[in-house]
Amino acid sequence: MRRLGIHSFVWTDGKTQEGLEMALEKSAEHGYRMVELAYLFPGRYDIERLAARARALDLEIVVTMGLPPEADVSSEDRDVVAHGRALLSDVVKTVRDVGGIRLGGILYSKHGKYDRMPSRDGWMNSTEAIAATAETARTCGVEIVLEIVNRFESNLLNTTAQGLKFIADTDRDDVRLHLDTFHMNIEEADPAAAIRLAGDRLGYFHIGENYRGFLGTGTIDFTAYFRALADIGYDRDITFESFSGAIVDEALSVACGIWRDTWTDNDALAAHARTFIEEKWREAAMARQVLAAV
Ligand SMILES: [Mn+2]
Repeated sequence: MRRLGIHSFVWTDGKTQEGLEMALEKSAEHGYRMVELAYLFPGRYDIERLAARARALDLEIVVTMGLPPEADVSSEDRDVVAHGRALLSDVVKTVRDVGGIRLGGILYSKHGKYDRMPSRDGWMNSTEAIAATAETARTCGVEIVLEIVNRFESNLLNTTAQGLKFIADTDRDDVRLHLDTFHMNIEEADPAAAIRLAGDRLGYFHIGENYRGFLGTGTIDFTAYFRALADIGYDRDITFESFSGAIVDEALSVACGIWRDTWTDNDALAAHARTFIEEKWREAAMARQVLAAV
C-alpha cells in the first residue's frame, strides 16, 4: 500500500470551501496521507487555495465522480456523449489544477440505476470517451481509474472481468481499474479471485463495509480481500469510503441510496478505520511471508 486515504464525505457534504478545507485538516489529523474529493466541478471552489492546503498538510488529492444522466458517455445520443466528454475533460483539468494525482469513479456511464439494457453502441461511445479522457489526463499528469460498481449504480461495468474487457477496448495501457469491496461483495462470485484477475491492472482500491458503516462490524471477509491484494503485490493507494445520512450530499446520497445514519461520530469512525486497514494489511503481508517460507 502506498498511501492510505479517506473519503471527504466522512467529514463534509462538500458544499462549501470551508467544508473541504476542514476535511483536509481532519484527514491529516487522523494520520491519513490522502483525501478523496467528490465532484470537484470547475468553478465551485477556490482550487488554488485547496491545492496549497493539501501541499502544506502533505496530503495527496484524488477526485472521484459519477456522470449525471445528461452527460452519460455510454448513451446512444451524440449530444449527451459530447456533453459527457467535455465534462470529463474539464474535470481532468481541475484535478490537475488542484494538484490531484488521480480521477476515478463511474467515469464511463451515468451514476445511478438504469431503466434500460446497456447497448453495443453505448459501450463503443464510452470506450472512445474514456480513451480521449485518458489522453487529456496523460498531458495533465493525472491517472484515470474506472470504478466497478454494483448493478444499481451502473448498467455497464459491474465486474472486474467486464472492466478488463472495457479497458482492452480503450486500447490504452494507462487506464486502470478502481475496485471497491462494497461493490465486489454484491457482484463478484469470488472477490479475492477477482482481485487476482485484475492483477497489475488494479490502480486504486476502496475499502468499505457491506452496509458502508464501521469496518469489521458487517459481513465482508476483509482478510480474504487483503490476502488477494498482497498476492498481486498491490503497491498503490487504498482509500476508506463510508457514507452516512449524518452527512448528506443530495446527488451522491440519492445515487448511492444513503437513506439512514450508519454512524454519527466521524472521528471515531476514521480512527477505527485507519487502525483496522493497517492491521489487516500487516496480517496479509505476514501470511504471505509465512507461505513463501515453507
Ligand atoms: Mn467506492
